[in-house]
Amino acid sequence: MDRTAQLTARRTEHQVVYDPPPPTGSLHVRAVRVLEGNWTGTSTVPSPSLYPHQWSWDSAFIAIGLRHSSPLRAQTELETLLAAQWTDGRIPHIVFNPSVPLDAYFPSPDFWRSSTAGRAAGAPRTVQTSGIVQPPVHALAAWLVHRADPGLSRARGFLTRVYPRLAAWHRYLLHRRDLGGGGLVSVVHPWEQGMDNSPCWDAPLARITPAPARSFRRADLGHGAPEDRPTDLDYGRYVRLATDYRDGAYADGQGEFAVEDPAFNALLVASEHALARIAQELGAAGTARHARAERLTAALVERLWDPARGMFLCRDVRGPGLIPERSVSGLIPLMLPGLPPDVAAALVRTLTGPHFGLGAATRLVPSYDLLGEAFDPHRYWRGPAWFNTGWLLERGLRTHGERARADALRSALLGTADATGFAEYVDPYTDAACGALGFSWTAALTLDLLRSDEGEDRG
Ligand code: 9WN
Repeated sequence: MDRTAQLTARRTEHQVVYDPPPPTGSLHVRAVRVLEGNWTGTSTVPSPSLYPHQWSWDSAFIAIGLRHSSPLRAQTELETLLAAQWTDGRIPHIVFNPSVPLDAYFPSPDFWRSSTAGRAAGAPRTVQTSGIVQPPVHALAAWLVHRADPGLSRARGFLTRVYPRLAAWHRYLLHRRDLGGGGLVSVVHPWEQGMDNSPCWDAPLARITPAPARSFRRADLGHGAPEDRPTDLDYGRYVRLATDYRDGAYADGQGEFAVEDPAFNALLVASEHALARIAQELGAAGTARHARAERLTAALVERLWDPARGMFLCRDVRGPGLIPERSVSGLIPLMLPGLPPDVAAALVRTLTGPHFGLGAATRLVPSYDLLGEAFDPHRYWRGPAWFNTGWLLERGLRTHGERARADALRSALLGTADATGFAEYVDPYTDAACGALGFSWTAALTLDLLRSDEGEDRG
């Protein structure tokens, strides 16, 4: 052992490790405290260390929880995000905080160059954003936020202000992103779907030439364990796709990656129904929107349903068609009340069967097939269980009359959020914490699930 190694070893031997003080206060109070700690004054960061800016679908989930502790902050969260909307209607997946150093997160604003490369697509001039999007949970969130305090919402003109922006967002998705021509929306980057590293992307990504590793510097490895994060090869491909999109001025329809995803489209359906209710609240008829949501549901079943697997699959629009991988994304349409009853029943069987094991091998829902070749209980979106997908499926089970299963999932989500200090995600077999702690959507959805115990209508 050389001198340096000896010194290091001795330091480790004598190190005194103090246990952190036990968390105090009720689960509700601790969840509120996490959200307060992650609040910047105008929005909430997902995690101050790993994700120090505003993320699109995170903010929607955060607003859904925040409405119980601060309806005003919940409204502000969504308003801040919507203020960064591009004039073509897209809501960017990241809104950058200018006071955070550039090297705190990659890809940073100088990579996306939204105000220059995004000018033709109408990127805002005053705020820097990414150029891709994330799942459309926002109209659903806006409706739930309104319902939490309709008096405040009306007094502030919340829905009147957000409605045109949400309508433009849905228009963008439906008109510019129907790349498969069958009425569904395609994502053009794995980050858009929110489950970045899912095995569903492996085949379509394999066609992409990765950007050289030396051409970029990852910031995530400074915070997360490399064996839990996407590989460098995957990152090279993420960077290549984003670079090409940017260099094409963020125009849609050109890229090599286009996938129709079940969760993304199901969330659009749920949000379109929510937008119909918002329109009604503002005095217009919501009928056309409800009808569109029903058409989208039919397209989802027609294009992505796999009766043999009893779940929805992703469709590779630039490749051979349905991607034969079972991801939690393919179960999330269960949240839709308009699903054909036999499809809903099959989804419940798949969720509780050997591939996802809910109620048997697992208490929370794994992000990927427990029996799949690519399954890994710790690697990002290749097996671990997340709280937002669990929350969506808890709603789905309840929507389709599976009350006992919904109750069991709810108490497992609450118990695990509590025991792990609001972890970002967990090992699906042991429920052990992975990723960041004090994660915002985990805390926010905890607040929402706690309220359902009080018999509150969360619809
Ligand atoms: C890329 C912020 C986001 C979530 C995604 C999650 C992760 C980013 C990353 O973090 O994605 O957007 O750097 O891996 O996969 O769902 O919105 O919490």
